[in-house]
Amino acid sequence: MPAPRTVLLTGAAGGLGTLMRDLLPAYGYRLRLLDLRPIEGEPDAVVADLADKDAVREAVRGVDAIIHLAGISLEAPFEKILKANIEGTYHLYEAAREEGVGRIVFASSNHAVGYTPRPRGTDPLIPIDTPRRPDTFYGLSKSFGEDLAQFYWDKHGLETVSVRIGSCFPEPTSVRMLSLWMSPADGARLLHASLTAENVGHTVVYGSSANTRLWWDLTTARALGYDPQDDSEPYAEKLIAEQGELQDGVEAHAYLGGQFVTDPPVWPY
Ligand code: NAI
Ligand code: 15L
Repeated sequence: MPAPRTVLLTGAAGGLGTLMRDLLPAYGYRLRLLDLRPIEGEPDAVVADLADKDAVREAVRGVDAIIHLAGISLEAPFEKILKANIEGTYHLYEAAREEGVGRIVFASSNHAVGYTPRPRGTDPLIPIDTPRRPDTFYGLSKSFGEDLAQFYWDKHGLETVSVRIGSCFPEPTSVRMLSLWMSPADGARLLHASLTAENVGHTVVYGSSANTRLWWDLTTARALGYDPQDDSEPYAEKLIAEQGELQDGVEAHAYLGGQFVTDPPVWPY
């Protein structure tokens, strides 16, 4: 597949979308932006709800690939998750199929496997084929998204890289994030690798930097050509001094999904 040039970025007004709007053009992409919310300084951005099939189809028309970040990014009542994340992602895949778009990079999440116990001591890294164990309705929607991606590959030949993102923020802000952090620069590297690797079919990867305290196996991400350059370790001393080490016997510390297992942050809208 030749390197895609015009890429639809859904969720472009969000935290990750804003970071990627800054970083991805340096890789040569022309971004078409879509979000429910208008984006200041971006008058050409498509302001549309994923629920609006016609608007989604129009937004998809003519692009080479899609980075799909839009949706509810925290826990919410099932009905809201159903509309935004499940039906919305279906509308996007249908539009991509109808318009002949060859590849989607899907923002899955660690919360699709959030009930996986976190590795301790000399435990092996969590493999990419670990059974899915969603920790929330949100995580369940990401699990659905991965299945949808597999189905559209098997049935229609539409390729996807599903990236189970850890925590992509400018800096890690918790001890848990020391293991899951993906620096924005590594995030852009991974998205670029996901857009350009050949013959991905449906590939599932974990999305993080090369953290010293890594919990999961980056082999499938590296196989796409991803070469992470960052490590959360410089933040470790300060975060551990402030918050303490993760404790055995504390439920919110026991699983990959952390606090999402016990007391998930709730979507505010
Ligand atoms: P965010 O909540 O900041 O951004 C999501 C964006 O999607 C918002 O701008 C929102 O307006 C838009 N959106 C929501 N529903 C929509 C709809 N029905 N139609 C159109 N747009 C809609 O989330 P963030 O942090 O930027 O995450 C982006 C994606 O990556 C999300 O899918 C999230 O689940 C996923 N992810 C992010 C992680 C992170 O560390 N930031 C970790 C794991 C997954
Ligand atoms: C996610 O899936 C969320 O979208 C993001 O806001 C973070 O909470 C992240 O997971 C995490 O687990 O840190």
